[in-house]
Amino acid sequence: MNNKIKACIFDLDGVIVDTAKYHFTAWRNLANQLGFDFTEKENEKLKGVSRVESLNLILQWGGLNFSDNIKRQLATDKNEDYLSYIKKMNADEILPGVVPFLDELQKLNIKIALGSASKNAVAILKQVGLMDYFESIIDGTKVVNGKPHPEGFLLAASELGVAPSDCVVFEDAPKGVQAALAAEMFAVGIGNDDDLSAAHLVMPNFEKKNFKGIEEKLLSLTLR
Ligand code: B16
Ligand code: MG
Repeated sequence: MNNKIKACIFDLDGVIVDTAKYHFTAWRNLANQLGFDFTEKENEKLKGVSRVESLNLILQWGGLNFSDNIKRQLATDKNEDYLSYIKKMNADEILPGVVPFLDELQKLNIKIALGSASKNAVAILKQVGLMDYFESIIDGTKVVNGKPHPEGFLLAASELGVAPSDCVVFEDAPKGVQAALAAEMFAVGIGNDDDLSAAHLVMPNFEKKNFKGIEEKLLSLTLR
């Protein structure tokens, strides 16, 4: 039986930083150039979804289809636009409570990994100065199967040398929560979306949260 959590795996966008607003702007710029628009509500469906899958969904909303070559170019254009926003980020954009939480984990010798769908994850962590906290970084360049497939989280646990059942995943996207559960890990939803109700625990953000309190709640669930 589980009596201790040994590792925390963090999603990036929506958990550590709010890069969703930059994805939205860059995808919207692209859609507008192609002659259509989409809403913030539709944008919610892109959270945790890979770049290629996001493009396919957006083109579907606009009723458009292109060859793979053109789609590759569109994805590259969007990414260049997105990176122009990322390059302006700094530590002020780290979401509330994240740094004290990471500091607590380090003090307690809890291992820390990233499990993100983004191919820009390393650039973003460097930009906001958080690289040194992460012992393992699993991003969109390292996995074949995107969330809700558990591949990324399982790879993170394996790189850390920790059993999946001793890991907790922090995720803002329903697909990410599904991936954590499929990996047989604890899942903590970040946000207030009803769609996160599959998670073992949901909290709005890390503000005033401490690891010990979360661990206690999660482990009490396993004793039910
Ligand atoms: P990129 P996460 C995800 O990040 C975003 O939520 C999603 O909107 C984005 O399409 C995906 O990364 C890929 O991002 O274009 O930078 O490779 O939430 O998994 O950290
Ligand atoms: Mg996310």
